[in-house]
Amino acid sequence: MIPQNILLIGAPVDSGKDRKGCIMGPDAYRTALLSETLVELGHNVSDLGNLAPEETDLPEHDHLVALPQTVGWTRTLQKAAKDAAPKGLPIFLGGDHSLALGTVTGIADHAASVGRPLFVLWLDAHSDFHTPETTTSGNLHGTPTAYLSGQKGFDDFPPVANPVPTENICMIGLRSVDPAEHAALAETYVEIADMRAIDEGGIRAPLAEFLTKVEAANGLLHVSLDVDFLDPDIAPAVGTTVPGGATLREAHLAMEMLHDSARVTSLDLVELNPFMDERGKTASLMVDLTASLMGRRVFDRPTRSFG
Ligand code: 6HN
Ligand code: MN
Ligand code: MN
Ligand code: MN
Repeated sequence: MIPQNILLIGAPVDSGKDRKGCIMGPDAYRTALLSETLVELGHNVSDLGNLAPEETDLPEHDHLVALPQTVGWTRTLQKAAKDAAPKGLPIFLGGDHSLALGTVTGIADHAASVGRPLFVLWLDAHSDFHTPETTTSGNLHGTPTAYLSGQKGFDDFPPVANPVPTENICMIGLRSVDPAEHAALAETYVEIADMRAIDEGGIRAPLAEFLTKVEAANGLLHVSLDVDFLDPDIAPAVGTTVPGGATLREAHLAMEMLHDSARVTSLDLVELNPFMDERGKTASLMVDLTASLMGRRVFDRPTRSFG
């Protein structure tokens, strides 16, 4: 295992939806020993503490929830991501998924500055491909993939200097896509493995195919892991649960494959709502998945076979 310089960046973003609680996410990861776990694996870990959103003079919007605060967070996180990327592997401790409006666009600026293409793996029950114009809930955590890929309708947000081409985006785990998102995605090259695809063929094939593409392009890879990618039985601490999510082993296999690819250069851990957790089990599971992504394994492959 190659030791990495890991930067833990607390992003207690709670403005991306009505339900409160993701503000406690970063401290739940600390309580679940994320830093200690990564150190034990042999990495160098710096916890940079928690960020706060920039002030904006935008007025509140009548449909969009907490627009000024989310725009402020986007500005803060774009800068933080761009600054952190040259120093190591940033892990953004969310916070709700609206934080990816800032993290991914900041990482995209970094990728452009080093002349490498950026790829994005979106592990989620949802596609988060709404724009401020199409969202029916008004919850901006449902919009980051549209923003980061340069879709129109985000006039109150910072302009996206380096949109991620939709063919560089892969979404795995989808099982709740709104009609407007469905129509908009049909006009793109986003690669999608929904839960039915995983039921039929497993999680390995679509992920392996995507990783081959990242490798061939010598790309940087940002992974955005939404708690609701996981089945709510194993990960109840999230406001937007959808039944029928990834199993424990599907999720670990995905993380182990990501580790073996040695391509991951940044990570979001999002949507953990510790207020809804059961004795910390979701926070601990997210730490275990991060450990798998960062090299924890039982044996080096291939194992000796018996008989
Ligand atoms: N997430 N499509 C729904 C909405 O309100 O727009 C759900 C969004 C969920 C957001 O997964 O981060
Ligand atoms: Mn999401
Ligand atoms: Mn989701
Ligand atoms: Mn919606």
